[in-house]
Amino acid sequence: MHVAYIGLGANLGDARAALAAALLALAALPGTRVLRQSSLYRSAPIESSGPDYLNAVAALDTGLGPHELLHALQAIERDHGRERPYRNAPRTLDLDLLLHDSLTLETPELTLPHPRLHQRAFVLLPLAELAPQLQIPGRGRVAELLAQVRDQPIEKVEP
Ligand code: PH2
Ligand code: MG
Ligand code: MG
Repeated sequence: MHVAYIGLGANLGDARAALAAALLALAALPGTRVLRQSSLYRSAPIESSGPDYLNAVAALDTGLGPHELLHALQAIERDHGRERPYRNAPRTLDLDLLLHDSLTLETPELTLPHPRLHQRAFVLLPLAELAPQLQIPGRGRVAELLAQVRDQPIEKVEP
C-alpha cells in the first residue's frame, strides 16, 4: 500500500459541493481509503482567472500505483464536467497528485512531487494541517516551505 496526497481545487460552479463529491469519489476508488482530509481554504486564482478557488488536501491509503491513480483522478475530473480549454483555465474540479510515497518521477504525463506544490500556499497550508513534518523530496519539510509563502493571501473556510 502507498500513502498519496491529493490537492483538490475548484473555482467554477458550486465549488464546495464539487470538493465534497470528489472526496466521496476518492474514497470509492478501488483499494483506496481516505486517511485524512484538510479544512477548506479560499484564495484568489494564482496564474489563473475567474472566481476565488476553494482548495483542500486529502491523504489516501491506496494500492494504486502513481499512473493508475493519476488516470483515476482524471476520470473523476471528467465526471465533474472538467474542460481543459487552455492552461490554468477556471475549473469545476481539479485533482492533483501531489505525492505518492516519497517517489520522484518525471515522465511526460506525470511529475512527482507535483512541480509547483512547494510554491503555493493553497497546497502547503492544507497539507501542513495533515503532515507538517512531511519531507517533500528535493524541497524540504512542509512547515518550512509554508513559512516561505506566508505572503500569499488565503483564508480558512469555516465548516
Ligand atoms: N490552481 C491552478 C492555478 N491557480 N489558484 C488557486 N488559488 N487555487 C488553485 O487550486 C489553483 C490556482 C492550477 O491548477
Ligand atoms: Mg492544479
Ligand atoms: Mg490539475
